[in-house]
Amino acid sequence: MIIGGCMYQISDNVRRLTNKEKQQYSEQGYVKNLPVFSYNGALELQGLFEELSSRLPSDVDINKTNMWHKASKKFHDLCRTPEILDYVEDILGPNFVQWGGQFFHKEPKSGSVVPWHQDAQYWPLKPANAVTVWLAVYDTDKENGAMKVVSGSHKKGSNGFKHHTNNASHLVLDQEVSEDQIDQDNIVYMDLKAGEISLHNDALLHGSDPNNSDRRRCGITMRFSPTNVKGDLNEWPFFETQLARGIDSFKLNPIAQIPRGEATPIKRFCYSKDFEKDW
Ligand SMILES: O=C(O)CCC(=O)C(=O)O
Repeated sequence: MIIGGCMYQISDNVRRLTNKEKQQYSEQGYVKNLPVFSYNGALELQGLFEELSSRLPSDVDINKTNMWHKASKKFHDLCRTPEILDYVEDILGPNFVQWGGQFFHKEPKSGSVVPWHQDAQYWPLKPANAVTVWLAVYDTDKENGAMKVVSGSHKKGSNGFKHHTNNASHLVLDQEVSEDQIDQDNIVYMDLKAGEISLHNDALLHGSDPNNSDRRRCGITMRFSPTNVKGDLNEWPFFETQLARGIDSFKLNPIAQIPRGEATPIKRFCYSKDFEKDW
């Protein structure tokens, strides 16, 4: 498949969600090991990660940047891979938008940690019904700090766990759920081969440990919501959507432009117009 001048080879095993996986998403809040890119496709993805990350100034941590889908045509086009959108459609239905795109990266032996949290708890979106695609750029497992989830925790809803603020510098996020609220028996590690994706519900408790291995660990997240979502611009003034599939008959949010070239976000919150001059 050719997208934006880059070629990402699709896995021969790509498919749609089975009924069992749809049921698992509904009951456990996640699905994992969905094939998208082949081994060679994953190598090309690694090249994309290296290219985009090398553009950042040396004092900018890629984990503190976001909105890559609004900045970079290459990143945007990756997020429009039909085989990824097919899986999302199987959960959200035919009409949905993208509003977030970022990297979660840990170099070997990196102490960086994503604390336990629920996304919907701090995302000012109504209705709260976002699906995150987590695309493995490299193989990921427990040893290199794979994402971990508490299976079924989304059933408690987006206010089901008490979050507190923790500004420790090794944490990628300052929102945290204390360990005593975690049901240890239901922790699942989202081990993925490079080129595979997982999907998770926005109320699912998740986080990740340090990378104790000699291997890099990096995921690309893409956030999708049905077109009936409305972002609270008082809380997130930069909230803008791009139609990812179908039609948007609600038109509830500002629209982000589709990138026409390559720009680089150096912070978390940006408007699409911030990138125009670099396209
Ligand atoms: O990649 C990780 O470790 C965490 C990802 C995450 O928090 C998310 O996708 O919302």
